[in-house]
Amino acid sequence: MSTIKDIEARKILDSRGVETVEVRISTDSGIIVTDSVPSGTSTGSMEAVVVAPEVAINNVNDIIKPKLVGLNPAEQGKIDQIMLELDGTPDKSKLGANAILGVSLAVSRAAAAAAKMPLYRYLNSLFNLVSGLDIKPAIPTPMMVMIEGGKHASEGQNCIQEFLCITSLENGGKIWNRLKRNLTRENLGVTLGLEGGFTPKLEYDEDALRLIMEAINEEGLVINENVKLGLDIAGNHCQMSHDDVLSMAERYPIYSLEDPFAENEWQTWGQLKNSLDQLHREYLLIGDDLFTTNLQRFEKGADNFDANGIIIKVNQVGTLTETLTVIAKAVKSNFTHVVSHRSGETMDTYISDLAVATASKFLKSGAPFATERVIKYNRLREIAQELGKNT
Ligand code: 2PG
Ligand code: MG
Repeated sequence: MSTIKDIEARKILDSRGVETVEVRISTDSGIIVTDSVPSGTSTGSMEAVVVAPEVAINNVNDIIKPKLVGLNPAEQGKIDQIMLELDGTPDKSKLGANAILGVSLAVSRAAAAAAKMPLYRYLNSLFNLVSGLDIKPAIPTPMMVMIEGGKHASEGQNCIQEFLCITSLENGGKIWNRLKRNLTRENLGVTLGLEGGFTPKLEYDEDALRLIMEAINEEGLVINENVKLGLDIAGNHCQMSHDDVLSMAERYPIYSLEDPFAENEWQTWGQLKNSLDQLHREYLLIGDDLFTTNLQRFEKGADNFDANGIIIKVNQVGTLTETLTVIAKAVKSNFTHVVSHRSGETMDTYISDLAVATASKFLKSGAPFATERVIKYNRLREIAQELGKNT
């Protein structure tokens, strides 16, 4: 049995040039692992609270570490519970979700290393244990952003935050590069948003859909055959009515719709779901800020069938155990769960292993371009090779 010997938190820069927390755990058997904490730009109000990095670091080093040294990292549930009790608030505002999450993730990585298992395999057995399910690891399809707007771009650009292509990495790379050539040719600019997607100045948001469809077509790909289209409207920041969203869904072959409305517009969500049912085609209506990976919020939506998909972001909730509990509830409620990055990312590839471990259908990790995004997609390829499958 391995035990935790040391826990040390420090500051690192994230992909936006903003400081975040990295946690390093070592065990008595000589294992050393690190994990870091992502953070969002367009956030939901029910997300667990982030404290200043200096405060989080002191909380890890002075409050959390003394209680965890000597424990077996395989006791994830117990360790997460100790941190929840040390914090004692419903939103993790005392210690900070950024302090707790860094430790929670690194503990599981240390346990995987101690068990001599790849992280995704270890997380898969933990998930089956927590959920009582028997899920096999599976490779998700990348959900890649091509054009960005809203809070991920400069003022005055598209209102919709993300225009996405759901396809293989190879196709995603081709579409992104084709789009770059087309935007250059049309003098629309190739500046990038926070997640590596383009942020052209367009007259209407729908122009972004047209540009992407053109690029798909020019690459000889076919929508709904080898590429699906998705939107993250980020409705907390981009206001659209039920009729506006529905009319877009009627006129374009959009498969996935994330946060079409703000987080408290439950009724409009339900209304849209009924309208989409009438279209008699496959669709995914995904709650991100609506649910914030929070069990109570999700139970409310799942019971009312306000959506059929949920975004999973580890830092929205702050511990691995709570994350796995929400995913388990999603699987049992027949919701599609989509493991997702944040706009402020690091080089940590934890979410790729988490997505495989819980058989997430999709992994949303930004454009097939910026290194902190691509590294997560490439980790999928590495795992796929181990499992003998393609991405
Ligand atoms: C989202 C995310 C990731 P942010 O809204 O889905 O794309 O953005 O991390 O800024 O919340
Ligand atoms: Mg979102």
